[in-house]
This record gives sequence, C-alpha cells and structure tokens, in this order.
Amino acid sequence: MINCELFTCDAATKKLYEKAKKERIDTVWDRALAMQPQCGFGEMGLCCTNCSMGPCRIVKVSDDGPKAGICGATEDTIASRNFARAVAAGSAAHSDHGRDIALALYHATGKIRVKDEEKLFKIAGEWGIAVEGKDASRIAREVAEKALSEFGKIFGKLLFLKRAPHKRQNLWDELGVAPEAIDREIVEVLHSTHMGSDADYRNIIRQAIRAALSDGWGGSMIGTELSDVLFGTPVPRKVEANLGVLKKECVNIVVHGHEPTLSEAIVMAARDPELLELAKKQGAEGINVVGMCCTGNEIAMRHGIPMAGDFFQQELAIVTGAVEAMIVDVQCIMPSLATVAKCYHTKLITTSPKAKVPGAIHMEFDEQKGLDIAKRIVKEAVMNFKNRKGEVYIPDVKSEGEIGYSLEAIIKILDRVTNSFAHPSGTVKPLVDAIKSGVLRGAVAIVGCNNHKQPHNSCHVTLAKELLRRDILVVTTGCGAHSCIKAGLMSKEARKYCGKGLATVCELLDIPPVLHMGSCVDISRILVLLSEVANYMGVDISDLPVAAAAPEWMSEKAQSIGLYAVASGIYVVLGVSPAVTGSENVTNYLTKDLESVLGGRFEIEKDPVKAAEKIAVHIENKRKRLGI
Ligand code: CUV
Ligand code: SF4
Repeated sequence: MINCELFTCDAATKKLYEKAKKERIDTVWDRALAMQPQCGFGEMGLCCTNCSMGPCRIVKVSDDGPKAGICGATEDTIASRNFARAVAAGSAAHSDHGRDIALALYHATGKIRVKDEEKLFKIAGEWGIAVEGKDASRIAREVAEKALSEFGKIFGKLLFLKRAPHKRQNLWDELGVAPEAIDREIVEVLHSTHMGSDADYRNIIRQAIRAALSDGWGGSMIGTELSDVLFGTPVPRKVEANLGVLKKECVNIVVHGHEPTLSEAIVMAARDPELLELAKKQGAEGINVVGMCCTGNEIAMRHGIPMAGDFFQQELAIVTGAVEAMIVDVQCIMPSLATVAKCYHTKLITTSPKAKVPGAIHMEFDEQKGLDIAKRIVKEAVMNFKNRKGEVYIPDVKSEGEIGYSLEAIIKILDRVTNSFAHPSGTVKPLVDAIKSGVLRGAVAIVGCNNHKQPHNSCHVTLAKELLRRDILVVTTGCGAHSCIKAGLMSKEARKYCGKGLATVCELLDIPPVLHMGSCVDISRILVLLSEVANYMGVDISDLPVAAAAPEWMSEKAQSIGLYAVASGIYVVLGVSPAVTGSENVTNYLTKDLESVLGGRFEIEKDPVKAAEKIAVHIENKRKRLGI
C-alpha cells in the first residue's frame, strides 16, 4: 500500500484513500504504482506508431540500437510529431467543446432568452454583425452562425485574433502562425505528421502552434464567450469546496466533465418541485448537486454550486458511498469510474455520444430537449437513494472561497477604485498602476490538472503561496483552482500568505489573492485580460511581468494550452515534462529558442519552490526591461 501522506496534501483525499484501501478499491495511485517502471521510450517521446512498419523506437541510453525509425525518421522528427499530435488532440477537445456551445446557442434562439445580452451585442459588434433593428434572438443566431463558421471557413483568419495586441498579431502574421479555420489547423497537424510528410521539427512545431492558437484564441474563446452569453457571465460569489460538500441525508448528484450545457440543465432539473417531493418520499432531505473538475468550475462560477473535487478525487467521490449518481459528459472522465461504481450503489451515467463508458448507463443528452432529459437523469439518482449499501463516509473536510472572477467582474472591481480617484472607468488602469508602482510585482496563472508524477495539490498550493509572498497575484482555472480553493487560498484570510504590497491591493479591492477565473477553456479570459493590460500600456503580452505554470498537468489539452500561451508571448513553467526530452533539438527549441521567435518559452521545473524562484526572476527581468 502507498503512503498517502506523501502523495497528497489534501485531507479529504487522504481519508477517502484509506477507505478505498479498506474496501479493496483500486485508485489512480494504485494503478500508477502497478505501472512502474513506465516505458522510457514513450516518456522521452521516442516511440513512433505512425505507420505499420513500426512501432519504431530510438535508443538513446547506449550506442547500439536504432538511431532512426524504419523510414529514417530521426528522434527530432519523431518527438516533434508526437508532441504536435498531442497538441492537435488537445486543441480538438477544447474546440469541439466550443462548437457544441455555439450549436447550443444556435438552437436556443427563439426558445430561451440569453442571459448576457450585453456580451452578445459586444461580440456582434466585434464580428461586424449589424444589430440595428434586430432583436436579441436574431443577433444570437447570427453570432452563433458566425462562430460555427470559424471552424471551417474557407478564407481569412480567426476573428478573435483581433483581440490580441497589434504587435502580437503582426508577429503571428510574419511567422505564418495566425490560424485560419480551427478544424483546418487541427487537420493540418494530422496531415503533416502523417508518415512521410513533414520531417523538419521546427516546421512541425510551427504547425502545432497554429493548432494551439486556434484553441486559445478560437475554440476555447468561443466556448467561454458563448457560454457567458447563454448562461451568464460569472460574478464574484462564495462557494464551498472539497468532498465534504456531499450531504449524507440528501440525494447526492456529482456532475463531472466539461460542457456547461449539461450541467446547467441538471442544476435546473434538481430544483424541480416534483423531483424534490419524490426525493423526500425516498427518505432524503433534498437533492444536493455538486460539481467536479471543469464542470465543477463552470457551475460554481455561475450558480454557486459546491466544487466537490478535482481530477484525482473523482473515484474517491464514489468511495464515500454517498453518491447516488455521477453524471458525466466529455473529457477527464476516468474509465475506472465504472469499476468503482460497481462496488457501491452509485449510477455512472454517461450523456455524450462522444464519450460512452462500458459499465455505465447511457442517457444521451440533447440540448434541444435539455430540461426533460435532465429531469429523467435526476430521477434516476433520486430513485437510487434507497439503494445505499455499506458504510457511508463523508469526510468532514471542506473550505470556503470567493470565486467568479471573469474579466468583466475584475474590471468592475477595478472601477470601484478608479471612480474614487476620478479616473475613467471600465479600464485596467488601477491594475497597471499597481504593477508600475511595484506594489504588485506581476501576475501568474496557475492552471492544469493532477498527475501522479507530482504530489497531488501540493505543487499547485506551494507554488501559489511562494508567489503570493513575493507580491505576485495569482489567477487560476481548472484543477489548479480546485487545489487553491481547498487550501483556503480564495478566502480573505489568505492575505496572511501575501507580501505587504499584494495584501494591500487585496484589501483595497476586497478580493482574495488567488482569483478563480473558471474552467480550462476559460484560460481564454486570461488571454483577453493580458491583451487589455498590454494594450493599455502600449506594449505586447511578451513585455508584461507575467508567467503561467502547470505544475501537475497531464492532458493533451494542457499541452495545447501551454503552447498557445508560449505563442502568445508567455513564459510557461511545466511541473511535468512533455514527452520530447529524447530529442535535445526539440527540447531546446521549446525551452530556449522559441523565446527569441515568439517572446515566450517553456521551462521544465518539477519543484514548485524552484519554479516560483524562476518565475520571480523572469518577472523582475520583464520589469527591468519595461523600466518599472
Ligand atoms: Ni478541463 S484538463 S484534469 S478538468 S484541469 Fe482538471 Fe480541467 Fe486538467 Fe481535466
Ligand atoms: Fe517507424 Fe517511420 Fe513508421 Fe514511425 S513513420 S512507425 S518511424 S517507419
């Protein structure tokens, strides 16, 4: 058995891991242990299966053994191709999510009122859609159509690229990396990395950059913006987090996955009086909906629904014995859930035609009949309450924090101080002033998943604390956000971790020092925020005293995010190395050379304390160059 003291800093996780062991349930950590030693070729990116002459692998550890694939592909070609394909898959996942939101908006028009008309009109304006004489529903349809055409339009660049600073847009044009249509960029990666196509690692990474940018400034941004239009732009609110939010006396429903279309409908359905009545008849006190992973972020940000846990807590939620249903859609859903659910009464319900799991119940969700299907799904959960068996144990571990910091919310907060000093409102001026004066040294985004190669949550949390004490503001999304809220970093009390400058800023603005900006697709919010700051200062994103970190990342989506951040001019510190280290050329290109081309680069640093030091040096260098 593994010593869980070492692999996580989260108390609820430790307690439920003990329960899992007692009940002979295998978790992600047990399977990781059984997987050791992991394949060195794969780890270094030196295994190729792109054609059936393979698999081929390059031997690095000794002089004997193949130094090229059967077709002659070198380590540089193989490693860069593998990396590019991972980026393309990540970009595909985010972008297809964005497309589904656009489709949801398209089909919703005329049936429901969109929640944020102001944002709808703003996007229509940006995209050159005439609004005069049209009602919101017609504009919504036109915006949805335009968004959908971003995926496959024949000519022209992505519309949202215009949100970037001019210098950045020009640089992308010069380098030939400005993406055209989202689907096409992803297809081109798959084509150029096909056996016998592109063999030049720099050119392979150039195409990967196009696919990545079409995620951050395309698919993800569409996902975020149209979700806001449909369901509302997040505003600050209090929320509880960690598995202690499950309630023994209630029907517990965990919504897990990514797309707010499903979770919004489940949240609504769970408030249905008839279903509540039914729950009471089953002996429950009520229906308790909680969110997991990025879906957890989405519904917490918009409805204050508790954040039950991160990627590594999904199995443990079921191990409580208190979950009547875990409802999932797409991405980051461990197939093991079906196996774990079998040992308890929990129903695992899949809802997307894109993600079925053997052993789960499939109840396909369809936005057009959203609420009806959601009610049927909730009913399944309610009727399952009386089937609880074995020990129900919900660890008494939860924390509270303030979340909901969309860009719009941040600007509103900044306006509070601007107005009092008679400055123009609606700008990032107070933030820029704080950075220029040095009260705030800079800002860092901590994002990404959990990975058994790093101690769970503790890398996110240690890194955040190390930055806070250096007067560096932290923004976060995804499972990084789950880590931070669980550790209490989104509460006012977290000011105790801050340096004097940051503490003052937080006090003045009445904000926590770690700002929750949403799910992984919402990293697009950070791109827009950085653009606003850069534009206000008349510089490029790459000039700003900022950085990004993904200390515990694991998914292909994270590789796409990392690359679009680098291509947007950001210094990105990864706690887990991408599978490219078998090629010195590719590794050097990503971690060194790219900086002179794009202004951003990767850094691999496993230790969060050292990562913070490196980030601080980077931020001070940027400040010096700006003359502040
Ligand atoms: Ni989309 S991608 S584990 S849920 S952050 Fe969480 Fe975020 Fe990584 Fe998945
Ligand atoms: Fe081997 Fe080349 Fe085929 Fe890859 S593409 S499997 S390196 S022969």
